[in-house]
This record gives sequence, C-alpha cells and structure tokens, in this order.
Amino acid sequence: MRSIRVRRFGRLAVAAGMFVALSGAGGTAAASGLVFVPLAQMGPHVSQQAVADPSGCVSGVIHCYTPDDIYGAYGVDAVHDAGWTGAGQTIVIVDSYGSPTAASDLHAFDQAFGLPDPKLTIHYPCGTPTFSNAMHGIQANWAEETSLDLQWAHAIAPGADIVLVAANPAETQGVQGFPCIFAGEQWAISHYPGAVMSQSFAVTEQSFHDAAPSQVAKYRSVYKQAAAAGVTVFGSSGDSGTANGDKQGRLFPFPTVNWPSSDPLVTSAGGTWLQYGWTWDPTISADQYYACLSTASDPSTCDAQYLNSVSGSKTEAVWKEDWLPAAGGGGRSALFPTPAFQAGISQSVLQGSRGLPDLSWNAAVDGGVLVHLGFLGGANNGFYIFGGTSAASPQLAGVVALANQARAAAGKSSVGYLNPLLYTLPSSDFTDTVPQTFGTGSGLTTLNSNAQYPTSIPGSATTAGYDLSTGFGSPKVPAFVGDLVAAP
Ligand SMILES: [Ca+2]
Repeated sequence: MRSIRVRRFGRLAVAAGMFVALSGAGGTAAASGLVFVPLAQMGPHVSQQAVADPSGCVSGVIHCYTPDDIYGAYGVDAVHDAGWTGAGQTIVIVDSYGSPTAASDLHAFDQAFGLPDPKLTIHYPCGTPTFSNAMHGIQANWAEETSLDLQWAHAIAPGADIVLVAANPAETQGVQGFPCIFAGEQWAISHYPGAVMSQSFAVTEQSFHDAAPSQVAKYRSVYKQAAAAGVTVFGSSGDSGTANGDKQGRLFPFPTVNWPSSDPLVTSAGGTWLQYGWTWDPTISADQYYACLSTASDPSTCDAQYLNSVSGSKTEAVWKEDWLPAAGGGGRSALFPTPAFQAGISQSVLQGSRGLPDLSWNAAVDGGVLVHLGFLGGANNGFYIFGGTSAASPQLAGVVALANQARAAAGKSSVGYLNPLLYTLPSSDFTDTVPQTFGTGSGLTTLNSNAQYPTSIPGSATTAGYDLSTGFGSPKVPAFVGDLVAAP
C-alpha cells in the first residue's frame, strides 16, 4: 500500500515519494484504498552551524534556507516591516496523525530563528493517535510533514495563531481516513471563519475510478462551506510532475493531476526551484548522474558534478529536480471543466479543463527550507532540509494571513475564496516562471516543463505567462499582498 524509495545522499538518507495509506472514502469498493500522499520531500540533516549562518546554509552540496533567506527572496520582510505579521489571524494546517513533537519542534524552530511562539491549538477530529514506529512508520512521514507545515506557515506569518487538525486515520481501510480529514476541516471552518487552510496532501484524480463524481462532490461540500465562511483553502499540486500513480504506486501512462488541488474551490500551490545566492551549474546530465551513481564507489563524486553550483543572485525556475527525482504537479484536471475564473486563460492551454496549479512557491530540496524534527531520537533530532509542494502550500497560506491582517485593519473581511480574485491580479504581482538553461558542457540542461524524470509521460510546458507547470509563478509578496488588501 505504500512504497518508500530511499537513496543515499552522501551519508544521509533522502526519502522521496512516501506513499501513505489512508482509508477509503465512503467505504465503496471503488473508492476504498484511496491514498493521500504527504507531499514533503526530506533532504539531509544539517549542522548547527548551517542553522546559525543564514548566508551559508548548506549540507554537503545541498543548499538550504532559513526564514531570513525566504523573507529576502520573496520580499516577505518588507511586509513584516510594515507591521503585518498575521496577528489576529488563524492558519489551519491539516495533516494525518500530526506529530508527537509538533509543539516542541515549533518552539525549537522559533528559538533557532528568533521568532515568537504562536498560539498553537491541536485538534484531533477522530481521537488522539498513538505514535509508534517513529523511525520507519508512515506516522513518521506525516510527523515530518506536520513539522514542515507548522514551522513554515508560522515563519511567513509569525503573528498568526496556528490550528493543527491532526486526523487520525484508521489502521484498516474504509472507516475513517478521508472522512476524518474532512470532518476536521469542517470543524475548523466552523470554528475559525476567515482563516486560511493548508492541505499538503493529494491523491491522483484517477484513483477514484468510476466513483469520482460522487466522492468528489461529497468532499466538495466542505470547500463550499469554506468559501461561505471566508476561509481560503490551499492544496499542494504534487511532487511528481504529470506522472502520478495509483494506490499500488503504478504510474498512470498519461499526464495526470492531483485532487483536492484540482478542485476549483481550492487554490493549487505548485512548485518552483528557488536558487537564492547561488545558481545550479551541473557539469553532467541527469542520465550521466544516474550512470555515475550505479558505478561510483563514492556517490558524493556524482553529487558534486550534478549538483554543482556557482555564486549567483536569484533565479526561480520550474521545480524539476531530476536527482530526486521530483517535479511540481500541474496539468489539466480530468474531473473539473474550466471554471469561470480561468476564462482569461487560453483554451489552447486548458483544452476545456480546470488547469493547475494556480500559482507557485519554492518547493526545491536543493534549496529547501530548514525544519526541526524532534521525534527521531538522540543525535538524529535536529534540523533537516525539506522541499516539496508541501512547503509551498503552508507558506502561501502564511502570505494570505498577512493580507488578512491588513484587510482587517482596513475594516475589510478576509480574502476567503481566493481563485476568482487571484486571476484578476496584474502580472506584476508575480515572478513569471519561464524556461531557463543551466549547466556547463554535457551538463547543459533547460528546465522547460514539469516532466518527471525518467518517465516518458509528457510534462506541462513552462512558458511566458500562466502555464500548467507553475501557474502564474510565485508571488512578489509586497505587491501581491498589497493587491489582496486593495481588493473590495
Ligand atoms: Ca510562466
């Protein structure tokens, strides 16, 4: 029911594509066994020195970011300096299981980076899970996800209250799981109107099979409740480009997208590859990299060539890291037709479908964010580098919380259902993601789609303007927040 690929990166494990089994929705035969995937991509453990030195956050050849790095890259610091920290606002983080050290990890993160601890409320809609098998179990994957979500929603909006909905899925199929997650969301929507909600999980649309219309409609009612309550809802678009699998991990042999990110009532958070202070400069191709790994006695020699970098200012490309491999989810929904808010996007792109993602944020692992984990035990506890569209969704939720505070100060209601407003924003509110070429010699690589290496499933092209690999690109936070505040 789950597959875990683990590859050694130097001496450190990189786990990617961790599939987690949740129970089926509604208990029908067709829908039972649906799996929500937590979309966190875990990178290496980093030294305390890297944590302490924002200008030199690296682990081996992998780059990492502190809150100050991300503030600088996206202009979040300017919004904080203007007095908007999310105070008085609530961010709802939805995960399975949660983490036994959610609060203490968040505190350790705050201690390391000089942030205030937020008011943290943890809600278990279906009972408190018993955490076990911490090093190898699926609960550990969700605990990592939980720490990432909490710490980085909070980093962007350090003044906002955080509510963690930790849905305790059944160990057996067909009883809880999806229903528990959505029961928790309904609870949060009714208790925190005007909040921002982040969902860093997804399942391939095709997993529903013939049950899709009834199953999707069932949970869609929750998003309608969110819109009615002024709650903004984000969902991660996925970490496998257009190559997504069924519950056995078998790839659908055609481009697919993930739900609930594909629901037009959800704002789909895609991925970019932010290179801030450095520029990727591979000297070998991805094929050569994997050939090197298969023969080299020391894989770090392969890493040093493929993940080579040079000093640079700031570049943001489509998220496509073939070394993991991973890429940002995006494409055309098979479940939803083009919604009214996408009327301005060419049908040559959408072809009658809801297109996603809507916008993006850094999701890279080489260029990932620092996350504190305290449940691994002993020397394994500490900071790790994380990427994935799991990182994009909570950070974008934090950005909207900043806007909501400023809107409240102006006597306005919260942003609420974001998509209709998002598609009216000027292009100057975004850093458009376009094709970019990196590397030297045989390493010369153009990133121009979200195709998942090494599959032959076509990716969505990265183009000027809105595209199905990154949406509008990433927000230029001061301008983006300014326009969210200026909106009626
Ligand atoms: Ca673009």
